[in-house]
Amino acid sequence: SRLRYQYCKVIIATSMVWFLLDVVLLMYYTDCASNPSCDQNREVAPGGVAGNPPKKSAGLLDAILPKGIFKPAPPNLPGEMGKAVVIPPDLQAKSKEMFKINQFNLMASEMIRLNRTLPDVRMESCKHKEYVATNLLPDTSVVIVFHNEAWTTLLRTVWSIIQRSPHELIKEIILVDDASERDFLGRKLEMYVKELPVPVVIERMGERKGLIRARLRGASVAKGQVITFLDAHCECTEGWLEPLLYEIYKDRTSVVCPIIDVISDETFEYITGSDMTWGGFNWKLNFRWYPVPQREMERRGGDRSLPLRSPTMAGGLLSIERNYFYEIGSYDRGMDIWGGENLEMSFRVWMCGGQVLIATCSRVGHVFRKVSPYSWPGGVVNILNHNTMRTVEVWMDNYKDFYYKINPGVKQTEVGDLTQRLDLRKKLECKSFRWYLENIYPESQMPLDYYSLGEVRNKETNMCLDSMGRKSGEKVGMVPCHNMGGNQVFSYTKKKSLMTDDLCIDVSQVKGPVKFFKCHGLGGNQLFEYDKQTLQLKHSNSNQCLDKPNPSERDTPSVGPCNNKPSQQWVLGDIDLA
Ligand code: UD2
Ligand code: MN
Repeated sequence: SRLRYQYCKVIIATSMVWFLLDVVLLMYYTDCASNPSCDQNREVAPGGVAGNPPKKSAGLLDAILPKGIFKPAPPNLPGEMGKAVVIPPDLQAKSKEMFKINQFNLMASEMIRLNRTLPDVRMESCKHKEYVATNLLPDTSVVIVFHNEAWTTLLRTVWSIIQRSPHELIKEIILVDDASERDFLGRKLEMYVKELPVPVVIERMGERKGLIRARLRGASVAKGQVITFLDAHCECTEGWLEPLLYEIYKDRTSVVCPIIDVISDETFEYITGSDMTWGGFNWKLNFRWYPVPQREMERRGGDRSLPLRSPTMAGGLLSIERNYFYEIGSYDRGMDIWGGENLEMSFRVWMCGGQVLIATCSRVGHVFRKVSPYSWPGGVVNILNHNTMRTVEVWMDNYKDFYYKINPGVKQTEVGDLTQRLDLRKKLECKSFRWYLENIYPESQMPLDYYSLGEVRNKETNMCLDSMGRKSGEKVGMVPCHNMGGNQVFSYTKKKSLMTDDLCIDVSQVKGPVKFFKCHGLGGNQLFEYDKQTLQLKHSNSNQCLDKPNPSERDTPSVGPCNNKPSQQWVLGDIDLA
C-alpha cells in the first residue's frame, strides 16, 4: 500500500488528466472497503480495539485491525494528527470544482484516511479525570442522519466513534439516510458497514423528510439507554464519550453536548474550539456563540473542566437519555428540513425541568460550512420561518414580539397545527419564558423588561435609527423611517439602553461618535434617560442629548449639548412608560 501511495504521488506529480486521477482515487478508496491490506483502515487508537474485541468475528476486520496495537501515524500521509491538507497547485482548480458538491473541500477529505489520527485537544485536567467504572455508565446508540453526505466524511465520523469509544458503551450506530441521491450511499454503504466492529444499522427515509424527522426515525429504532446525535461530518476525539454519559448517569434530565471543535471546510485541519463560549440566540432567533459570563465561571469554582450550564445548544451533537428524550417531547415533528429544533429543544428542556450542559472535557470536531449544500424543498426562507415560528409560538410567550418585529413579513408563513406542542407544554407544567430569561439566561440579548419596542423617530427629520445590519464597533445608522420593522426596531429597556437585536447604542466620548456595542447591561456609556415631556434621549455619562446627524455625517446620529430643538426630539414606537 505504501507503493500504491507512491504511485498516487507520481500520478499527481506528473499531473495526468483529471479523469484518470479520479479513477485512481476511486480505485484506492473502493479498494479500501474490500482489500484488507489497504492502508486506510489499518491504524486504530488504543481506546478503540484494545481491550474491546470486535463483537462479531469480522474476518476482514481482524486483518485490518491488529488487536491492541497502536502504530503512530504513518509519516507523510495527508491530514494525520489533524493537520491541514495542502492541495498541490496543479489540483487546486479541480478541488475548487469538487468543493461545490458538499460545500467543503471534498478532495482534501478524500486524501485523508478514514481513521486518521487526531491530537488530544482536551485540557490537562480532563485527561486524568476519574469517572465511574465504564460498566456503570449507560450505553448509547449513536444516531447520524444524513442527506447526500460524502463517503469519506460520513465514514470518518463512524470510524472516529469506533476508534475512540469503549465498544461496550456503543450499543449501535444508526445511520439514517434522508433520501440521499448518491449511489455509493446505497448498497455499497450497506456492504461496508457489515464489516465494522460495532453494530451499524441503516434506516432509509424513502422520501426527504428533513433532519428533524430523520432523527426521530433514528431514535425510534435505538436500543441504547442513551441516544447520542451526531452530524454526518464529525470526528470524535479521545475520551469524547465518557463525559457525556457520565453527566447523564448523574442526572438523567441532563442533555449533554460536547465542545464542538472546528474541522476546517478548506483544509480539514482540526482546530480547537473554546471552552469559554456557550450557546445563546439573538432576536432573529439565530443560534449564536457568546462568551461564558463570569457568574458561570464562579458557579464552577473556576474549574473549567466542569460542565457548563448553557442556555442553548448548537443542535447537532448531544446525548440524551432515551426515555427522557420521549418524556420531554422528543422533537417537533412539524418542523421541516433544517433549523429551529436546537432552540426549541433548549427552551423546552430548561423550562420543563431539565438542563442543557456542555461537557468541556468532551470534544468532537465538526465541518462547519458557509453555504448549505443541499436543496430546500419549499424554499429556505419559508422553512426557516416555519420552524422558528413553531418555536416562538409554543415557548416564548410575549417575548416572541422581538422575533416578529425584527422579521416583518414572517407572519405570512404557514405555521401548521401547534396543539400537540402546546398540550405538551401544559402537560409537563413547564415554566414561563420569563423564568428562563431570569434564571437561566440573564445575560440574554432579550431585555427582561422594556418601555418600548419599535422605531425611534426623529421629530425634525422624520428619520429613524437604523442598525443597517451593522456590527459591534460600527456607527449607528439613521435613514428615513420605513415603517416595516426590521433594522429599525429598537427597544428602550428598563435598564435604559437602546437596544437592537444584540447591539446597544454606545457613546464613549463627549462628542460621539454614536456607535453600536455589545450590550453589557451595566448602564455606563449605554445609558440614556428618556424624558417623555421633552422627548429628549439624554446620554447620562456625557450629559448630552441624542441629535440628528452632523452635516459631515449624513446617516449617523450625533450627540450635543441639550437644547429644545426638534432635532433632539425622539418618538419611540409602542412605548409604555408605566
Ligand atoms: C447545525 C447543527 C445541525 C442542526 C442545525 C439546525 C451542529 C454542529 N450542527 O447546523 O445538527 O441542529 O444546526 O437544524 O450543531 N440533514 C438531513 N436532511 C436534511 C438536511 C440535513 O438528514 O434535509 C442532515 C445533514 O446531512 C447533516 C445534519 O442533518 O448530517 C445537519 O445538517 P447540517 O450539517 O447542514 O447542519 P449545520 O451543521 O449547518
Ligand atoms: Mn453539520
